[in-house]
Amino acid sequence: MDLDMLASQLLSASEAPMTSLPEKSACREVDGWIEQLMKCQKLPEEQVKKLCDKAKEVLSKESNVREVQCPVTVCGDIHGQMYDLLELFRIGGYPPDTNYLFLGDYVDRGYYSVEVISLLVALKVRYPDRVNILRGNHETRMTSQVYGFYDEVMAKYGNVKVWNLFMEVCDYMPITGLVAGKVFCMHGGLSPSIDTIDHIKTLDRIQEAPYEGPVNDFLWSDPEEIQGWGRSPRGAGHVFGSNITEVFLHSNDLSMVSRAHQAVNEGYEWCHDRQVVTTFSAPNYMYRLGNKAAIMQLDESVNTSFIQFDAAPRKEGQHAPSRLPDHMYNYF
Ligand SMILES: [Mn+2]
Repeated sequence: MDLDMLASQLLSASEAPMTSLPEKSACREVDGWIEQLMKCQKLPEEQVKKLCDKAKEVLSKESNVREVQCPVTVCGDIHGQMYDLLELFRIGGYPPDTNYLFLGDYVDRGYYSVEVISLLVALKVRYPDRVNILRGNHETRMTSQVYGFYDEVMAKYGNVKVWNLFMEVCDYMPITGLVAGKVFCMHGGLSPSIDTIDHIKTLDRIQEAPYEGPVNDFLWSDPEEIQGWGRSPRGAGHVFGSNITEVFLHSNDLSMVSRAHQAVNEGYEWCHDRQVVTTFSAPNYMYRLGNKAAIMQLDESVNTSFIQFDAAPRKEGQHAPSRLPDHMYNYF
C-alpha cells in the first residue's frame, strides 16, 4: 500500500473526538509529526526536542506497573524495522482505533531506529491512554550505544543530541504492564528480587537502567525449561523455570505472563504450560532470520488471539539487506 495513503488513513483516524481548544493546536502539531514519520521521514532535531519534552511529561505520570484495559493488542520487539512496523499497523489497526501495548526493543539492529522510536513516542504523546510503551533492554544507553541506534543518530543528524534526548525518554518508560489486572507484561521476564506487583511500584525507575537488580531483570530475563532460577547466557538478567512462574502468578492472582525479547519462528510461542507467551513483532529479524512476526490481541474477556505477519515488501530506495558485522549476530 502507498505510504501517503497510510499517512492519510492515520490522519483521518485522528480527526475523531478531540479535547479543548488550546490542546487542539498541540494535537495538530503532533499529528503533523506522525504523518511525516509514517512516511519514514525523520523529524528535525528541534522537533525531536519538543516531542521528547512532552513524552517525559506524559510518561512521568505513569506507574512502574502500567495498568492497561482490554481490548488491547500486545506487540513484541520492533528493532528499527520501520516498514514492518507500518505493516503491523496496517494489519492490527491504527491508533487510536486499536489500543496498543508495546513491550520494548524499538531501536537497534534495523535501519530505522530513529524513525521507529520517534513514531512510537509521538503516538504515545498523542494518544496517552491508548498507546503504551514499556522499556526494553535496548532502550538503554549501554545497549543502544553498541547495537546501532547511536551510530544511526550520528549518521542521520551528524551529532548525538537526538540519541541523548531519546535515552532520557527511555528513562521514563514504565518497566512492566498489567492488562485487566490479569496479564503481567514486561520485555524480558521475572526477577528473583521481586515477589509482588506492589513491590515493583516502589522501585525508582527514572534513570539509566542499572546493570543488575530488579529493573535490569525485567528487561533481560528469559523463561527456560528448568526449575528455579539459573544464570543467563546473555550475561544479564536470569533464566527462570515454570515453578517460578507458577508461584508468581498464583501469589499475585494473575493468569499469565506476556513478554518479548526472543526471536521465535512463528512470531509467538507459549512455554511454562501456557503460562508464559513470547511475542516477537520483527518479521525476518535483522533482514535475514526468516521468522514470522506476530501481535497478540487480548479481547474484552482477556482471551488471546494472534495475528502473524511477514516482512513488508521491500520498496525501491530502501536499503538492500547486507550482511551485518559478525559481532551483531551474538545472543541479544
Ligand atoms: Mn530484548
